[in-house]
Amino acid sequence: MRELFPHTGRAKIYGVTGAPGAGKSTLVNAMTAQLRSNGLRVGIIAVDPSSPYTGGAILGDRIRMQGHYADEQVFIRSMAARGAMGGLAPATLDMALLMDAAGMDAVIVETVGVGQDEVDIARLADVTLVVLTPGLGDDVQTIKAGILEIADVFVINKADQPGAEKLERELRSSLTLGARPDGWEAPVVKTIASEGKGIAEVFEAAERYLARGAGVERTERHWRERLREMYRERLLEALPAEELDRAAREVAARRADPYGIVEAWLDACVAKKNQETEIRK
Ligand SMILES: Nc1nc2c(ncn2[C@@H]2O[C@H](COP(=O)(O)OP(=O)(O)OP(=O)(O)O)[C@@H](O)[C@H]2O)c(=O)[nH]1
Ligand SMILES: [Mg+2]
Repeated sequence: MRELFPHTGRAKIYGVTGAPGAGKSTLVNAMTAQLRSNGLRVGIIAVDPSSPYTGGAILGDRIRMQGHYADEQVFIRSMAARGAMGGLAPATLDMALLMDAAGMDAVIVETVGVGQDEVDIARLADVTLVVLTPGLGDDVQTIKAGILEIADVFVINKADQPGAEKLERELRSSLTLGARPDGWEAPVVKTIASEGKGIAEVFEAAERYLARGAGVERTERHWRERLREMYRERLLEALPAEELDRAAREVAARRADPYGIVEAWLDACVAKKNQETEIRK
């Protein structure tokens, strides 16, 4: 990853999130078709919300995206959300960086919006699309506040079904009530993903957000978080499990204080690094 990193930073990362069955994969498929018609290379990461053991949802996504399976300029990767080491975000981010380094112009990450995952994805994406549908109990009152905050663009998919206008009206009026801290009022776009309708408008809305240049601040915020995570991970990795057990026993028995132990661990880390540097010299 270290060697690849200098080759990243070119791809646009789109996050697509929403309730199960909202039509996310269908939308991603239609977006991919549009990007391909502009000659762009596309990476797709489908984060599977179901158990990694069944593979059911992975297969489902593969079938829906099969229109692009034979296309060499489209690379599709499914990832299991559960069981991912250190949470979903690090693994997904590394995969997105890998695709970026491999020369993908766009990377689209699909996640089901049911928890922490979509917030993580919103952090790594340059622009986050939240997919809603009419008639699935998706009225504005029931939409989680968190989802409203992460959406840079709202996509009302299945606009061919009754209730799309009503949902749009409700959504727009709730958006004007509570503006986001950054002042962005997310555009609302209607699509019929299964017929490829409204896709150009989705890209237009995404571009409008990207053109606003909020990206730098957001990217910095993202890396601040990520660096913190990476640093914590590395420090913990350097700590043998037996040492942690031993220290816990000592503290529990009041034979040592936890503050001194953490201090000693940090000192040991620094000493080890210095030693490594000496050896390399
Ligand atoms: N009527 C209608 N059906 C659609 C539309 N878009 C997608 N669908 C259908 O909705 C169903 C679910 O679509 P998917 O794309 O698999 O939805 P998803 O959000 O990716 O689903 P999960 O990944 O399982 O959460 C499929 O049967 C699609 O054919 C649309 O615009 N109109
Ligand atoms: Mg899907």
